[in-house]
Amino acid sequence: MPMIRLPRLYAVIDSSCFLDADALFAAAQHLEAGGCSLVQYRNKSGNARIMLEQGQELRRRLGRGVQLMMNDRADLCLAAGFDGVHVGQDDLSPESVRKIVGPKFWLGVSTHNPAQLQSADATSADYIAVGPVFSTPSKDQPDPVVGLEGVRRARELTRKPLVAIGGITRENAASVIEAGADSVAVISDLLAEPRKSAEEFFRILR
Ligand code: TZP
Ligand code: MG
Repeated sequence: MPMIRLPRLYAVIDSSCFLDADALFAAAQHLEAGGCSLVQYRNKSGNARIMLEQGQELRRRLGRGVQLMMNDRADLCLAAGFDGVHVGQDDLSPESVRKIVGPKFWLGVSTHNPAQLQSADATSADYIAVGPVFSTPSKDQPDPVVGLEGVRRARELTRKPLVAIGGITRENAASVIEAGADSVAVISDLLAEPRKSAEEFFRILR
């Protein structure tokens, strides 16, 4: 399969950051208006029914120009009409997800150290995420921060597109790209004003 091309900003919409579903959908639409073409839906509640309903609504509201990624769940990716799946170290393995979704869907894998990165590099994953780069309020029990040095190291270990995640803001994003990431995945720094913030990320990372 040819390599995918990632936009500089990978917006992650975490359901726990919103008061209700309408606020979540509105944020997604503001992100699209701000130029986001890659959006991940993350919902750690464990309620598959709600994930499916919200995923389907995101798919309905966002144009086909937005690539929608489902966090953790290959089944919900397919059921909601998403474009790809993002899995971590405790989810189905990349190859199991690939068996479920087939060759055309995007598949991303989270890694937190060089050994995990090398394993992910040997799979059919379309991109590899590395992090947390900086400390983050957005993940329960995060792995140790890898810093910019972790991003540089990751860059040396794979030719796959590299996404950096964890504590990335408009202030530090340029340094993360400079360290070798192709894209930055962001939750918190998009929340207050999604459209304006996304536009600023794209301006900074041009
Ligand atoms: N994985 C590693 S850090 C993180 C995830 C899901 C959270 C990133 O959120 P923020 O708010 O951009 O630091
Ligand atoms: Mg996961």
